Amino acid sequence: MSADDAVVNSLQASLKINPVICKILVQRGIDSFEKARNFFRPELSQLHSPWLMKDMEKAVDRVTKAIDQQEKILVFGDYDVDGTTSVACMFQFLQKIHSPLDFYIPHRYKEGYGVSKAGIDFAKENGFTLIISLDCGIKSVDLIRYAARLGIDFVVCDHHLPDDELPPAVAILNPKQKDCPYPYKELCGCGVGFKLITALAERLAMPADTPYEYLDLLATAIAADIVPMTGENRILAFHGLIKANKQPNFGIRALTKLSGLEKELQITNLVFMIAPRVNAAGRMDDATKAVRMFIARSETEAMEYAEMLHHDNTDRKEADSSITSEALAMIMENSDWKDRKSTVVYQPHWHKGVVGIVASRIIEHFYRPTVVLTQSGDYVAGSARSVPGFNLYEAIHACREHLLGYGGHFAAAGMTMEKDQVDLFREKFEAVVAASIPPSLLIPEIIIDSVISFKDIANSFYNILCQMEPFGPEIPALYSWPKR
Ligand SMILES: [Mn+2]
Repeated sequence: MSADDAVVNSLQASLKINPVICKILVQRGIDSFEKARNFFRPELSQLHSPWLMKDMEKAVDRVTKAIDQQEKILVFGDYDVDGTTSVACMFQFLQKIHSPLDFYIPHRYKEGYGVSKAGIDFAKENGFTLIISLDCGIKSVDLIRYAARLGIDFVVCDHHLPDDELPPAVAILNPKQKDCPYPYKELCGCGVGFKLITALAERLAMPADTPYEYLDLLATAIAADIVPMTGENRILAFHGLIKANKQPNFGIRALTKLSGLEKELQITNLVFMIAPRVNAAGRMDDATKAVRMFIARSETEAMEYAEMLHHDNTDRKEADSSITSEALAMIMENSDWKDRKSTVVYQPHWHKGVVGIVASRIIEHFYRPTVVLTQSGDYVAGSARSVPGFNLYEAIHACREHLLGYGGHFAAAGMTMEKDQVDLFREKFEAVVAASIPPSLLIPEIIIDSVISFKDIANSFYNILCQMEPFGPEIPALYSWPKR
């Protein structure tokens, strides 16, 4: 990584700290005294007003109308960390002021990702007239139209990139909409929900610190959803970590106890403790219990659910490590497979919930684009993972003659095919990857920020590096450093 020497020198002149640290800061875009102050001392007072977000007024009007008229509100979110934490925050907040209230998490395998027809039908059968969708909804044009026909309104809180056609919701909160003036675009789903909570608390004249009760869950969502650790995300994650250590949500406290983490939580511990367990619930069983854990009203109640999550995670780990060893053995046994540019492995009995994780594990051993397949009903389904820099989606697309369906993006994808296509797909995928991947991408890369000498790391060097927490995308480094 490079950094302009003049900028580094001037930053060093104003901060009067170690030049190597100044260089690391400048590499991350922190190139002035002002930016450095905001970076090291993020203040909640610097958060943007929620009212800057397009449709916030409409969203708050609709939710407060539902509260006034005692309408039944359904809080709907996804089965991942961002989804379950958003639902937990919104549900707990509304519970303070409104009781005809429930939440809904779609089942990963029965309903899939995002707003589901089953969820809308559940709302209809149970007399809900307003659904607040969190971390999903922006692409659910047909389903939200279907709900409207049934007399169910939607307020969408999402952060995924909108398509040209928007769903017919009463209000759409999503800073990534082209005409949304909200200044920070990188919020996660839980962050968008937090903005709605902030605006509602303001409208309802609740104490100004009410939304801060949810900062620890929000910090978890920010880190787990891999959004940039910049701007508002950094402020929210910074203060969320303080809350997670001082006065955590009962669910977080229960998981901390079960995981035996006694030291101060850093953002990475928080995520590595919570994310696999919440995701395991969705993969192995049902993520509803993750929400139940986060909204528990006592530590004892939270512990019941934490133990279930812990158990799912133990199952997940066992599945994950046994399937990984089987897959690695298969590669080693096929002398022709070892030296390929790609990996495609298939076993009908592998657990569908972990094939993506297994693909990532295999890449740790055979560093190249990898597909792991298992049987799903009458078909074969699987997940693919790439190595940085290689467009996996394009490669899968090029093999579409062998596929029934596929989807995904640059780094990860999923696909289904007929059983008799597995071998053909393996050969085609290898041919496509071998023809298009530059050899340099097949070698893992380590980014070196700066070469330092022993005298550089004297005094407060390490302490200042630690103060750069929380780390994350765009504020990389130190993931592998020993924790205090
Ligand atoms: Mn999300």
